[in-house]
Amino acid sequence: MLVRRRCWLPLLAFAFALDVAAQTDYRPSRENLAARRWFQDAKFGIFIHWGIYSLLGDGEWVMNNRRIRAQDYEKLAQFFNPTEFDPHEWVALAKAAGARYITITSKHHDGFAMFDSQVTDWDIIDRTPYKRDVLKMLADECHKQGIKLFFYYSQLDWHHPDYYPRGATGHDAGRPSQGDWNRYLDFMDAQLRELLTNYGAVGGIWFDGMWDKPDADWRLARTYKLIHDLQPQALIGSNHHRPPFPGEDFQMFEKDLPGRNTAGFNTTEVSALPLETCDTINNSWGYNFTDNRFKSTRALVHYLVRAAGSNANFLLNVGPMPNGKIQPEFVVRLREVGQWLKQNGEAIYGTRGGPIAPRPWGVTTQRGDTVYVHVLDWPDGSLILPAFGRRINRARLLRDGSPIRYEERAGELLLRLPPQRAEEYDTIIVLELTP
Ligand code: JFZ
Repeated sequence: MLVRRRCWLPLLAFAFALDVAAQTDYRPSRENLAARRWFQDAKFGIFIHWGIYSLLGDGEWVMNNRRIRAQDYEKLAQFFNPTEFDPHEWVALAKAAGARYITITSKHHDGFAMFDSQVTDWDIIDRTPYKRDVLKMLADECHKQGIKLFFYYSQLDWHHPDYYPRGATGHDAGRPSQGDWNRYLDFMDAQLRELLTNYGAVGGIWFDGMWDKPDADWRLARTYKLIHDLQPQALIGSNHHRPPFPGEDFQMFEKDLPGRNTAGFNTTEVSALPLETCDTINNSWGYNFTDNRFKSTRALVHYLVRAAGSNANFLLNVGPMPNGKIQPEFVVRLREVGQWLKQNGEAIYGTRGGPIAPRPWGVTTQRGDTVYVHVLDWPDGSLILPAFGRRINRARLLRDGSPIRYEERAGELLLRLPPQRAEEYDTIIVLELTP
């Protein structure tokens, strides 16, 4: 008993502290609930990591990894001149990939604002020769082409002097050993107010960096309220690797499907909120010019399908080059994913995780009285599924509508599969259920 109390009391106190810090009295508005449904239907987004770090071609953590002092890092800004940046091309590419939204870094851990901020001059307008607000350009284009825009915002800041006391990272920036934490949070709220005021309707805010100072008071209640007051439909999510805090509208996972933790930092607790998982095409978020380990289109489609079967969205990352172009290896893969979605999107968009939990061979998705069985990896001619309590009216191949033979038995459903085609990523069987 004593042992138990020793274990649980601190945990409880911790949970309570987090609870108090978040937006406990939050009741999502009607617009927010509708946006959540839209989000779940959308299924696929493009993540964009772009900043002055892109110039060094060594990922977005380069300042910390190479122990670059803030005053040296600042010199980078004068070279950021992405003359080849064409927002129309980016948004058209995202659409060609079949994505329904874009999530872009407004400020990463280096603290540099990729937008016109009035509360700092550490931003793209004041420090770069380009002098244009790329977020504004992108937002206008997204609205024009009918795609939603989310902003990634790093709460962790390696540049701001008031990010103090320091957390786990950013110790080599050469900042004075003093600072006013609340002033930093005021600054952050002021920037968020800008992002939610000057860029039209925002899909949501994708927070990251709380993990740097897990025990700090992040004033989440205040920040989340600010966002929801300014734009009630904006969805808040945070990459804190914990179950969602009150005030958050979706739960995210980094480089893992919901409930899994192969990356080593994800929670396996899956909430009832809309879900999203993000991953990279190679192994870098920000542009990395030596990282050539690209995932195949097949692997990317499989991840998208497994995410959908886990009731989650897939946010697939690109790290554009410093000149504003997206590297050809990414473009090719995105277009191929898009071609696949054009033919098979019916089994992805607007679906939820299906009646049979994810399996090693594949997953199921469902929309109304239609279940899609996604066979990703099953070499044999028959596949036995556990019965899920519904009668089947008709089974057909999504590819060409040809009938699929099946047997409904006690406790199981047997599907006779067509021979697997090597070039096919996903053999999709459509089960039309008896209403
Ligand atoms: C975070 C960022 O640090 C990264 O740069 C990128 O933006 C990604 C989407 O999100 O990635 C993390 C954050 C924390 C850990 C690992 C990766 N962690 O605590 O191990």
